[in-house]
Amino acid sequence: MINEKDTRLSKAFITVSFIALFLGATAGLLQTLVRGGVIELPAGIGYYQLLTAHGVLLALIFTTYFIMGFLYAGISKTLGTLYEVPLKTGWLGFWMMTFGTGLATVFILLNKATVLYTFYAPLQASPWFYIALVHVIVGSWMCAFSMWRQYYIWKQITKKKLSPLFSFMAVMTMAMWFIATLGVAAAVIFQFIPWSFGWVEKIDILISRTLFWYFGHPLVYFWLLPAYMCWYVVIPKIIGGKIFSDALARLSFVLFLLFSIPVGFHHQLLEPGISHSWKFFQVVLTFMVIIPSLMTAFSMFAVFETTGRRKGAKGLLGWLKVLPWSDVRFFAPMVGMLIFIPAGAGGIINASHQLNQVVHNTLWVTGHFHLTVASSVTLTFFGISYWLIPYLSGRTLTKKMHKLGIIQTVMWAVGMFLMSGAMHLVGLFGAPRRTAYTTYSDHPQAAEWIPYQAVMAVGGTILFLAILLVLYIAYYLAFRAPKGETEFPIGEVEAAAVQTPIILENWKLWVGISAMLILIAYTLPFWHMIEHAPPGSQGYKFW
Ligand code: HAS
Ligand code: HEM
Ligand code: CU
Repeated sequence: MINEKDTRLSKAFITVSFIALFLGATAGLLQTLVRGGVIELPAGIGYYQLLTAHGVLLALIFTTYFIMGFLYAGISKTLGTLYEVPLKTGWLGFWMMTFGTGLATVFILLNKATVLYTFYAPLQASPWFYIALVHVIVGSWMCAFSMWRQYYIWKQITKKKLSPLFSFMAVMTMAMWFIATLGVAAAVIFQFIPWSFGWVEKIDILISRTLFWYFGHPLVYFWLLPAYMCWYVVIPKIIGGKIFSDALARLSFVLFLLFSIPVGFHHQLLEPGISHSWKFFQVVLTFMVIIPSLMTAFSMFAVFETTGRRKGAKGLLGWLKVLPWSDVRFFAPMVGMLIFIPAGAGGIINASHQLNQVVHNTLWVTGHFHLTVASSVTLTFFGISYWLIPYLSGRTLTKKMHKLGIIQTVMWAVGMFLMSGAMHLVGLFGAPRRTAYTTYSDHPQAAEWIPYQAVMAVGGTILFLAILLVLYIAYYLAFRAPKGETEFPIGEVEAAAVQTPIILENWKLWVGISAMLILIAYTLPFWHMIEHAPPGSQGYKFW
């Protein structure tokens, strides 16, 4: 049973996360309706203002808060109740992040920060928006320090060389996050804040974007890794099986630390000012970071098949039938996994240097990340919520909520099939992302896009209804469900699996190699950017 003090911290994070989900989804619904030509925005709200709120509240806030809540709960489950310093630092982190989130939301609502979630220069927001971002980042560092401290104390006390798999993965995720956020923190503190206050007149756009994507790609794995933690550690227990291999799971997380960061150029393939050879080098590293995902796919298939066969399944695919499809704790993440197959394939297309020219800045890319972060990751987070919320609130998941959860998942899959499917297709026809409704003066090609955007609006509406349903379930599980104990499922490792080599938990080694790869991939390109720097740009407010 989890300690009351720890539940409070996890609950606080998850509460903010679901509030952000509601606000961000409302913006999402309105966006699809605007793009579909169904409505016009009232009361002077701008399309880009809405899109900024959507990106910030969902991609940055909903995810990060949910992840913190989940990791804290899992850390105290596997390493014991939080000690005083980790707990206090965790709360400090929560309040810093929440202050920053509140401030950023206010400035977006005031229409003083309509710069989208990537806040590309030369768009210039109010300095308070950037100050808000610093609070979110530094607050998340406090959480990282707090989790590492808990892990360190556990190691000191137990004198064990290998930590429990869940906590190893949490420490790794936060290590990757910390190294990655150094880049965006540097851009915000040294470039955006002085520039937006007017202390300096100009900003170097290329450097700011490069620092952003140094962070922006590992950001997507920061969302993904906690979902993988559920797939590797939680799912085997739920389906009555065992973790296929502790060593393989750890190795895949090590590879994510090494290859997530030195790959940011795959978001800048069409950016002038970076030489092709460096772009090519980072594309090669991007293909390296696909490997740990393929290892994850392999491992999950192995778990499903061995568990199925142990239950007596026969034939090539008989094991599929004996999986617990009616258990929403399995069903929601499993649908997320299935969606990750086309989602990942889309990513590989994006990363292919030449194909990127076809899809870059089109709705195809928006389709890609609504499958990855907004489906594979989000559905896994919903699947986690169905046991994590009752676990934290000391209640139980009732049959009725189970059923609603299954309906919720199906609605999400259908809504996303329509919305993301239409986005992918119309993107290939050239429809740009980040654009409100327009017929481009009735240009024939643009007219072809309209029916697809109408399908997006239908999908978006179904998704919004699905969000209302998950919010109701979460509310019920937190405050209304019958009292009782709910399990935090943690799988055990297959007895026949190989012994995990201790080197996998050698932090100095992996952080050292990661730093080296980053230096190799970024030093010369940065040098060139500084050497050939243009005079810089003043700020623009186009809204
Ligand atoms: Fe991406 C753009 C390349 C993965 C998110 N991506 C984005 C953006 C976001 C995002 C948000 O190279 C837009 C940013 C913006 O606003 O501009 N992406 C990749 C590649 C991968 C990838 C190579 N992306 C993700 C993940 C995300 C995410 C994960 C969020 C969580 N992405 C790109 C590129 C761009 C990009 C370019 C820039 C595009 C542009 O031009 O702007 C890879 O990591 C994907 C590897 C995944 C796989 C799939 C493995 C499958 C598994 C499931 C197994 C299923 C099972 C179930 C076991 C190879 C693990 C089986 C059961 C049965 C019953 C069958
Ligand atoms: C962008 C709809 C859920 C993350 C968009 C756009 C639409 C949309 C139409 C593209 C607008 C454009 O490029 O002009 C929806 C709907 C949702 C939903 C209807 C469900 C109710 C989510 C979730 C996440 C997410 C759950 C992440 C966890 C994003 C991001 C962008 C985006 C990062 C890009 C913003 C930008 O380009 O600045 N969404 N979305 N969305 N969405 Fe969603
Ligand atoms: Cu990327």
